[in-house]
Amino acid sequence: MNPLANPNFLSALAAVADAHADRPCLIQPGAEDWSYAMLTDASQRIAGVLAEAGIRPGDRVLAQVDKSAHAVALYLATLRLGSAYVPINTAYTREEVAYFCADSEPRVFVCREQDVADRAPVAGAATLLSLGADGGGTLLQKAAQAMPVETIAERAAGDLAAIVYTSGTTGRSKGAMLTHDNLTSNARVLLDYWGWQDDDVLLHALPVFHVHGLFVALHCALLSGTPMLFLPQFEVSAVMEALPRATVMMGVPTFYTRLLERDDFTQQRCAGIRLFISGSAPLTEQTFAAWEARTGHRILERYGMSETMMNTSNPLVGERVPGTVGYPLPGVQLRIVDAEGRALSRGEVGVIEVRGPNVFAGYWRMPEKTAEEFRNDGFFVTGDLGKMDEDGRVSIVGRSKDLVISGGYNIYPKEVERLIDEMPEVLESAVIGVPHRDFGEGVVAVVVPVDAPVEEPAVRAVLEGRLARFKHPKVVVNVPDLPRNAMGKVQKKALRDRYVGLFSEV
Ligand code: MLC
Ligand code: AMP
Repeated sequence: MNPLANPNFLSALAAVADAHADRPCLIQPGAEDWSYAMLTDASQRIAGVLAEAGIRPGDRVLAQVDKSAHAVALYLATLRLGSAYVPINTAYTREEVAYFCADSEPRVFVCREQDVADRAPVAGAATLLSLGADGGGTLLQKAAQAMPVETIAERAAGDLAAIVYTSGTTGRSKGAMLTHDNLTSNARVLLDYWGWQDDDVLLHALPVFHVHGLFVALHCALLSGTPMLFLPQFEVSAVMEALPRATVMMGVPTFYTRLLERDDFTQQRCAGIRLFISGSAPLTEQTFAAWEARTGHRILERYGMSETMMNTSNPLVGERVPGTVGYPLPGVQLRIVDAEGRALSRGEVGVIEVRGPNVFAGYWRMPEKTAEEFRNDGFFVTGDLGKMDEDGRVSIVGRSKDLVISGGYNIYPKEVERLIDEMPEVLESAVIGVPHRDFGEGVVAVVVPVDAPVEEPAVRAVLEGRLARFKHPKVVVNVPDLPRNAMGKVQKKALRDRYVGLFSEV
């Protein structure tokens, strides 16, 4: 059978891996490099373990694991069996994980080795396996004995390939259902749009539990059979060291600002780079300009989200304009509408809506929420505010959703406010994001105390173990009352304006 006849995205990846079997795939400074053949072999063995655990097409595999070559193999093994990969942030606490387990009902849950005892009570009916960053854990013990699975499950283009959780405005996370066609179409478009070359080497320092690191970055390399410099996380010295061997780097804006802070970060260090790509959060015009001044490179900014993967991109050839996210990618339709869904003219600010093969199939087990966020003609309402200029170039100017993006991670204020409001010494709270030099936006809790001021350690203590630490407020401010509009709604914009300079000293 022609492997490409199977719409399972892994068919396309496997064909490339076979054609590049002896090529390096995951170059891991300080650890063993993996060839494409090694990745295939590891993923076939892990698929054997998952199959023994009873995984069938459509079943979910929940993964809360450190970044490693085996974590990539686990993702590919899940696709091989036609099951859906459900990656979650390693920072999530047991309480948060309990929700993802209950909601996604995985047949297998793979957690970090050190988390087994803590996660067991929330694993439900799932088989709990573990994976250590250094290769330890029950998954690989079993894989050493398992019968490798060489076949790739037949899937339809519209079948589920992954569920990516994205926080909801009500505080309840929604699982965005991504199909094989979503993954395939977006990866193919990006390879072409960014001119991926056979001698490219991607510097991969992003986490592999969000679409940026897991899909955008990984797929570009895997679908072209090119190597990645695969770093366990963004650590500025390690990135500096790897840069001279790379040709492409993808990152959130914090990667770029942290590199700029290093005096020894020079143009020579990126002499081999052909493309720097930024996304997941706004890249400021200052960072764009400082980067160009230091390196001679104009960063290519693109715009995406978990529900749609990549929507727009600045061009590879042609003007990359700071403060804009470029043009809709081929096949992606994008329009700017008013609150009633009426199309706006060029230059007018409204909500961004998108339609195309990249747009997800809906929210997992939330048909009402899905219906609310899709128009009748199939356009998805992103919740981002933007405008399109005369030649079709898109700029993002804000968000209609109450969301903070800090270092590329999303934080929904409601989730934090709900826990702070439970404190007996708090009357009410409002959580906002204000400009932060390192993270783009920093989380601030504005609190109305019942009596004595509420101190930051008390707030942290309440959130500890319940909410991932990156969501914790970096600062707690006490106020006698919250500004409200005539309808009684808290005016977050007024608060953001009031505290705009709070982190200017940070
Ligand atoms: C870590 N911390 C953060 C944070 N990351 N706080 C706020 N925002 C963040 N993003 C906190 C930790 O809780 C901890 O606090 C302290 O900082 C140190 O933790 P760390 O793990 O050592 O942090 P660091 O390594 O410095 O991480 C920063 C970072 C990382 C920017 C490298 O956050 C990162 O890799 N971000 C990338 C996110 C990403 O991939 N987003 C893509 C989403 S997909 P404490 O209190 O414990 O000391 C998407 C779609 C699209 O948006 O378009 O791509
Ligand atoms: P997530 O839900 O984690 O996938 O985050 C997606 C959100 O990140 C989008 O809805 C945007 O608000 C934001 N985003 C992604 N890329 C950009 C960008 N280049 N500029 C501004 N915001 C961005």
